[in-house]
Amino acid sequence: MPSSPDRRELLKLLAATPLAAGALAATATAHATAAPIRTATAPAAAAGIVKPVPPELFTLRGTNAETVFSALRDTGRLTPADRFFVRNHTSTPRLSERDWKLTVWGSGLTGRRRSVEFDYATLRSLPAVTRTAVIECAGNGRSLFTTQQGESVSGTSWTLGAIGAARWRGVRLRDVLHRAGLSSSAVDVMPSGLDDEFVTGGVNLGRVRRPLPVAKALDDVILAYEMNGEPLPYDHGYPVRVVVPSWIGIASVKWLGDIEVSDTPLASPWNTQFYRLFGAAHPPGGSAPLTRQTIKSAWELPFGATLAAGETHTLTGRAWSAAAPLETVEISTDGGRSWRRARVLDRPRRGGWVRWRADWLPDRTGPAELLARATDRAGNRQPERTVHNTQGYLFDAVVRHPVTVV
Ligand SMILES: Nc1nc2c(c(=O)[nH]1)N[C@H]1C(S)=C(S)[C@@H](COP(=O)(O)O)O[C@H]1N2
Ligand SMILES: [Mo]
Repeated sequence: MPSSPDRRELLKLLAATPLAAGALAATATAHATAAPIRTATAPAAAAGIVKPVPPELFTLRGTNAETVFSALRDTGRLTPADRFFVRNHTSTPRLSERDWKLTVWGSGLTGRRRSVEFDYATLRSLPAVTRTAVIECAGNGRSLFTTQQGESVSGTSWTLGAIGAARWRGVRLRDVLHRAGLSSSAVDVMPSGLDDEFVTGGVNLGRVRRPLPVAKALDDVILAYEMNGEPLPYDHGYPVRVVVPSWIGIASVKWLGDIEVSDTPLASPWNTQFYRLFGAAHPPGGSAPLTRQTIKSAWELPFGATLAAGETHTLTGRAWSAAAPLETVEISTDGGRSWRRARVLDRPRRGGWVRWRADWLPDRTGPAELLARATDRAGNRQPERTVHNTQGYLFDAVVRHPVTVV
């Protein structure tokens, strides 16, 4: 079981009990000046999501739950599973490790059988590795294309909370592929999930799956069975998920069931129809399939927060880049006219995020905008505007975070 039944029941109870949920809401918002204090009228769980998704921690968006960014303020570098965003194409299947098996198959394997099975115990007997990595949806920040740039895009209207960092433990995909008999002619591998087939616009696109080039598969990809020292929670891929560090979230296939290994390039709707850049600024058939994530920063403060004038506020946030460790985070409280450095609180690492902090003493009442701008060690810096793409991927522009000073 991903968490003990007792704990799970307790969490459900807590989320369903008006008093307890009220108390939780009060704790969760104690630091964030203006987070709305809600009562427990919201559902304890979203359709298709197993864990509780209370409104202090999550914003529900269809089958998905976005982390309330200000709820990360009192968390460390890792995102606790109880507030890690959930992106489900359909719904979370409740699998059991007893029945689970992984099939590795295809023309990119050597030998006559060309299909090899691993049960859970076999997978656990392979050398274990642990690594911290963020998983971020390619559409994280998508709603900013509209609210900040006035552009229309399709897809889930995430603000900035479709990201989380965790310590993943599992086995190297490389080890599994070699054990299965990887052929030197293999070019692509395609992990596929055991959740329901995804139907959209009346068309069944089949199981969630997306090819990875063999070079990336052999590099740093892991098949994870633990998240932050616990078995994976149901919603995050129990019993085994793929973790593809620094790549867009869709690469990290949950509820892994099989991996096709091919000696010719593979395709799926998730690297043809979706997860490319389409639109006027991009090649006619779309860009190449997206791989790496981008660079962003966010304030751990609700949009529209109210702050008192004449007082010093310690404001916090996070910044991250998939390309290189973070170099600096600068902030502006005057709409971008002047910038100063925020204090970076963590040692920057590639594929992780850093927490940062800055004091602000607002002296004038009225609406204001807080800006944060991250720069990484490869010289990438958040631009003022992200070039539009119709599906709203890879938003990386400096966010103009609205607040009111009273
Ligand atoms: N099998 C399966 N894997 C999946 C998905 C899914 O719906 N089904 N969603 C993908 C997307 S789009 C993202 S952003 C990440 C989200 O991971 P999380 O829900 O653990 O945060 O999982 C990816 N893996
Ligand atoms: Mo995603």
